[in-house]
Amino acid sequence: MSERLDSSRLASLPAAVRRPAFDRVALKRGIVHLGLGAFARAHLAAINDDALDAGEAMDWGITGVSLRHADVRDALEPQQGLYALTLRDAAGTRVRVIGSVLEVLVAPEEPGAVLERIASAATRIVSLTVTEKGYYHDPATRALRFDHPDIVHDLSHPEAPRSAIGFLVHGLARRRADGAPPLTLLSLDNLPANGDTLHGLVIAFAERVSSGLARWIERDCRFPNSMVDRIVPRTVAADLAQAEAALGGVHDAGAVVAEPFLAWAVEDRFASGRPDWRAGGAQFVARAEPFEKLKLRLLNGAHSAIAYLGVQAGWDTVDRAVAQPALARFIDALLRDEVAPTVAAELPGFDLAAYRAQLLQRFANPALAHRCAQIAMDGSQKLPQRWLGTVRERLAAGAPIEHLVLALAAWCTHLRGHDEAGRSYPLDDPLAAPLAALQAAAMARPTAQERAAIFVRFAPVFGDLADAQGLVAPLARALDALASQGVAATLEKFTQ
Ligand code: CS2
Repeated sequence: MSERLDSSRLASLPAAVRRPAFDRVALKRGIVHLGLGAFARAHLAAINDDALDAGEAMDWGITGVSLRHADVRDALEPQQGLYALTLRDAAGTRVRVIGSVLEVLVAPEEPGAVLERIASAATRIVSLTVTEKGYYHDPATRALRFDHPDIVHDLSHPEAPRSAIGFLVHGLARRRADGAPPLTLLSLDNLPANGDTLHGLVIAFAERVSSGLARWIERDCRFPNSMVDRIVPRTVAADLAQAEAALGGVHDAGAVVAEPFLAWAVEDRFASGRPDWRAGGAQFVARAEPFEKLKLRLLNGAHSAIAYLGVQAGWDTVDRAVAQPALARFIDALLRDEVAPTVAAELPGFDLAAYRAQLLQRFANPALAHRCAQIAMDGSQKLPQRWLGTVRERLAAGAPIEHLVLALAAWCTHLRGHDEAGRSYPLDDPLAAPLAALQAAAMARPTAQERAAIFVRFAPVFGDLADAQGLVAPLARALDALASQGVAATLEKFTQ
């Protein structure tokens, strides 16, 4: 049995491993982070470590909260919150131990402790990476789903909520009752105007609790928008083995792997201060929305297109998919001709061509093994902001959408639950049941035109696009092409 990473092992780790330069014993809690998955450990916590290393005050330690599972807590607790972050690309590997995380709570096991941390006067920021579906909103309209069983439960269980929104609002109610200082609620999820979206959902829920609470939140809390970017695949067994080797045989059950690239554009609107995260590469901006839109539409939009085409064709990782010349050309054309023109006006002087080239390089990173199936998850929650805003604007301008629509056809095809070789996979989406019914209803129709018309009438995803002129016909052609020729041949034709 190998030794386990913890504070007592830090000094004897191999010299190449960077470790916290700040005094962890002096570090106090100041941030509560909901959803301490691999992304937050490779992004927020790493940036926070850089700030602490650069001399930031010692009251910005992180309490991590897992809203569902105990695995992160079980991994990090015996390690006193320490874990290794490995940055990998073709040029090599860098390993560092992150020290910002002081504790991890598992919300279903101790909801009272989570509420207490949110309410605590020492907490000045509550940040979130709970993924798109963790916001319990209707993806097309962004309205809170008051019909969702967790939200129904949370309205009547202030002492033991389940959802992030429930924890936030009931925690804020305690904060208000205690007279604790104002709080910043900081969404780090891939949603458009993520801070404003969170604000809208928190207020909608708070209104049902008490209008006084809603007004207090409006007045005293801040919800900065932010654009976060770093590709962080799910950790697999091989990553843990590599981390153990890099740590000189010390086992780390909480290791995470990411690309070297990192970006964070965050609006400088904090209610009770914030660390100087610039030391870790953050950029404080007046408006994050143009950066979010750029990143959601180009990076995440391309990611989802690669994912659905890749899963169908059997290209299992992003780097293998973009190693297919026709797919690489297709993605390049999608971004250049259909997506980038919709964000250019809001980013005057920004070098979009360089950004696109860098994206393709990041996707080609051979050291990440980022699985297409992972990105293909939760499509119903992702498509509106990744593709459909672009589609809507292009249709209104009478501009071509052929590439976007092929990606959309790949998603519709994905819903059948098997790839081109007949290998089946579970449909991993909070709307899996209605989507499977949608797919069955569409496939029962004899023509591609009718199938396309059925898909676009799925309101939670398409919203008002159901009535858009000019979407059904190209979608029908793309569905037909994928069904009759498959992904590889369709892409070849597209990019001849
Ligand atoms: C990905 C993102 O899984 C997905 O849907 O598109 O997690 C992506 O890797 C990050 O947003 C990159 O910053």
